[in-house]
Amino acid sequence: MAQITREDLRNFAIIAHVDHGKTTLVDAILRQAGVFRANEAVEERVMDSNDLEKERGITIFSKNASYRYQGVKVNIVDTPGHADFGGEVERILRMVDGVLLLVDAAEGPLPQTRFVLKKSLELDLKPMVVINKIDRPDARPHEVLDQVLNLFISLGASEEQCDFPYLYASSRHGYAKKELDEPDGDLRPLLDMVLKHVPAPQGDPDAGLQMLVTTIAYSEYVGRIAIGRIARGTVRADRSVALCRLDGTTQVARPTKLFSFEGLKREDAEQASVGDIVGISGFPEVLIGETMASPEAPQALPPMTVDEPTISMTFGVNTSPLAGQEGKYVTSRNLKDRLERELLSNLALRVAPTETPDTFVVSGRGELHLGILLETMRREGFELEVGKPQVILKQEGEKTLEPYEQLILDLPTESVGAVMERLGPRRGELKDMQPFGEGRSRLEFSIPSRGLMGFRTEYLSLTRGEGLMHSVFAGYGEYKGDLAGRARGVLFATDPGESTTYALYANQERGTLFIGPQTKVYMGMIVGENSREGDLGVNVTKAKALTNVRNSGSEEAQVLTPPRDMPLERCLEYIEDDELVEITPLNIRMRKKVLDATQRKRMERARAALS
Ligand SMILES: Nc1nc2c(ncn2[C@@H]2O[C@H](COP(=O)(O)OP(=O)(O)OP(=O)(O)O)[C@@H](O)[C@H]2O)c(=O)[nH]1
Ligand SMILES: [Mg+2]
Repeated sequence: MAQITREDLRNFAIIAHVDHGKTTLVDAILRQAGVFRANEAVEERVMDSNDLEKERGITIFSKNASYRYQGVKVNIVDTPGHADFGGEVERILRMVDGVLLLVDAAEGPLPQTRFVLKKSLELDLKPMVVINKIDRPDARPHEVLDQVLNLFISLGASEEQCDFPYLYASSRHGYAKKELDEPDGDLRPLLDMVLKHVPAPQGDPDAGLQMLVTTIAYSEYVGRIAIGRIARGTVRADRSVALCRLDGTTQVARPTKLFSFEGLKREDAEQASVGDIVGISGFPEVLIGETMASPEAPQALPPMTVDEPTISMTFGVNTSPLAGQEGKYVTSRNLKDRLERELLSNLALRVAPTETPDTFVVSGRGELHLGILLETMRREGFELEVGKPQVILKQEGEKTLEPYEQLILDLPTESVGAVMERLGPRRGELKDMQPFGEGRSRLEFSIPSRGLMGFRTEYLSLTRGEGLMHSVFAGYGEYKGDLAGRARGVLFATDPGESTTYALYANQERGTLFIGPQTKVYMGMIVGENSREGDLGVNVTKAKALTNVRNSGSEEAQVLTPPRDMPLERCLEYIEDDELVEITPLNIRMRKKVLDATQRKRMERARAALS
């Protein structure tokens, strides 16, 4: 047996805070490394291939591609930057030998920069740094480079790790350079840095196979494809492989296909060895964290652990009066099967049963993490109803702990007072405050995750849309007791039917409407926000009385204020404990849990009497 070093191969991942330009950089690298034909039309951010990724302009899933440079094959993994998908980054770091940390030259390091750097340092990876977007007029690259160094130091990086190689770059314009005063060229300095600083994979190609399954892809033709990096040994398309399962059993089968990654495509391969990133199909039940091994002496690698979920929500079968009209999958069986399937690849997700078979508690890393799952399910044809997101508390001896976030606000200095005032009752604690560019400030808070819920909407209106806000889970801390709920009540429908302009017009000065005319409503459905405290029933389906028709010519036109747009995540933030969000392929509605107002009152009174 002999260790070899694969000088012909490199594997690295690009990591950063959300929007710092990772996917744009991958585009530029692939283009300049000649992955696309000269005349090939390539869409922007080609790696964001999932529909939801395209719509939202963010990366949700890690993906790999490869290019060739100076005779070396380089596998490159693009990762998501949003904190809710941190679990996705944590596990793919096990697949690479190096990471490239991208930092926006104007924004500087932000919470997720810290998170992904910390995870990389823990795995002993030696990061390369790219100060990106230096073309921005507000770029301050030198200062940001200093801040990055401070971040390394504060995370306890070794001397060697702190001596990181770095470049200044613009991924949008496709260049990188060592010194700012050099002319803008291309990305060759970056491609060279990768070859020089990402260690070539090492291992014994003759030892028994070991490959940790890090990602699962799916193809209509071959089913589940287990993707991972070969730690040792060699895999051949025509030889059996043993799958060491998480439950301790072993399953031996011949792969139906062996894939390697070339550019953006999967290609058939005959064999692959130490350091190669490959896909193996033929194991329909394979799970992330399992090991592909040699059938002669199967040995599992330690499975991956990712941080625990911090937030949970009930997912239930749709019980609204309009249930079953818009979706294909509406039963508890459908829901249970779908959630079980999701667990196979969504590592940071947990699902638990409740007393009723129609409802499950689903836990994840944040509202966006669960929101994306809900959005995916509704597109597949599911109908369901979900409850208000709850943080997951922990018990430590006598003490109750709750999750906290590190919150960074970047906002016009004139809004600082108003914003601080709102964060007080939400139990936000100011940690740091710095002037940040012209007329702006950067504030850092520690705040219970609960206190942050629903804050985004308020914050955007307080800063007239000029505020940026970033948060990341920072750990568990002291439970801060009850927090004030929503300041205003809702307008709920008292009568079922279809909303009319006439009835909406009559009610619109009572608050802010969430629906327009010709919308199906039911009793107890939330149709707007009351301008005062407490809920108010409104009839939004009333038609104009016929006697008025005669004078209609003289009547002024009834012009409705456009309804407030309430997309899914906003609804999740908005609802209170006694309310639900109803999700169907065609509609997102909010409702009271108990639809009948009289019954609701009676239950409230009973509850009050009890306590
Ligand atoms: N000015 C400037 N803008 C850039 C540059 N690179 C990326 N952007 C812009 O920044 C935004 C985010 O770019 P992405 O490449 O999607 O960022 P990302 O890091 O992949 O984002 P996530 O995957 O969601 O974390 C887009 O609007 C890009 O056009 C750059 O070098 N200069
Ligand atoms: Mg991206």
